[in-house]
Amino acid sequence: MKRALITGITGQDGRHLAEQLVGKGYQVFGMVRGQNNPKGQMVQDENPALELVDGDLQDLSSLIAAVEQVQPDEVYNLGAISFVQLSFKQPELTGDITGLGVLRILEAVRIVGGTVDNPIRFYQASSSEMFGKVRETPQNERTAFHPRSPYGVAKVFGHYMTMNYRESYDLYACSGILFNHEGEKRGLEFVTRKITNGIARIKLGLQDSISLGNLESQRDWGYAGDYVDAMWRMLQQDEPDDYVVATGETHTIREFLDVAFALAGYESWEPYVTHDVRFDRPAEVDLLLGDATKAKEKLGWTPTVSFPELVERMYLADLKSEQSTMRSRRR
Ligand code: GDR
Repeated sequence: MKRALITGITGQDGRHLAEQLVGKGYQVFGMVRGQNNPKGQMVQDENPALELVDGDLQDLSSLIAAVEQVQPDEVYNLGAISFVQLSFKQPELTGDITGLGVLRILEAVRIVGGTVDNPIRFYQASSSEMFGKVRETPQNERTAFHPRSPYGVAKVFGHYMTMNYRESYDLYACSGILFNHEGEKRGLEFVTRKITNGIARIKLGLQDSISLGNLESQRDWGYAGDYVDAMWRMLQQDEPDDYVVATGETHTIREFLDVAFALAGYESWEPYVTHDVRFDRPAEVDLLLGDATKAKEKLGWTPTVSFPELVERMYLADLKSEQSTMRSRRR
């Protein structure tokens, strides 16, 4: 039975990945921070086969202890301060967890190491935010980075550190440069989920409008379940490498609103969307569009959920969950 350790287990990707790995017969360990972390209980209830271990990306000795305890075949580093907007408010914390955290977990993997026949394989969650003010379109593995937020800068550090450990210590270490990926488990602070949840609540009379920031930015949005499959595939190759994971389609926030409101039966979204400067960012990433040719050719990976299907499954899941919350409140 293979053993996997996942940091960021309470986030969208951690939850999807744990579910898929358990389905493949792995013994899966999720790292959680702090005593009585309520989110730890939530993921444990969702996935009873999952085992939780203590550890903190800000604390190297806790990471060494976690890796030593689990003795994993594979480590997936998905833990980070991942909300770009928050990274402008807490740049130092973001640098510490999203950036230096990668170095710490790499150190733990290097020190514990696994066996000669079976060294630990490492996955780093790199991000399309590293491309920032894009140098070319579409973006691929050779496109130069120009991050536009403390989050993006920290991810670039983690990305290069992963390459450096691969080259210096012959570690089987891969980075997946994942473009935006969404779904029913997406946090409510991210724009897609904020919109689908907002529409469901408008539909049920629970709120009047949705306040948003910049509607002009363009994103290459895929389905999170597809993207965690790409992570796993990266760790099953003969040689470690870096891969872009994307759909190859880009849409503005306006287009997302068009599709989502139309699905819910509204002719126009304009009466329901207001602008709030608090959601504008000091520096914006205007356009992301990924070229995942390498992942397709080498990993045999392709996205399976189209843009309209993604919007639909998110909206329907939000509608269902808001309806069931309403029903349980009435009882
Ligand atoms: P992003 O995702 O920053 O691309 O990073 P997010 O959904 O937060 O923003 C996407 C775009 O929407 C614009 N926007 C708003 N965003 C939010 N969150 N809230 C709003 O009200 C709003 N209004 C407009 C943003 O300005 C931006 O242009 C995500 C994260 O998951 C990262 O961790 C990950 O690395 C990248 O995707 C790939």
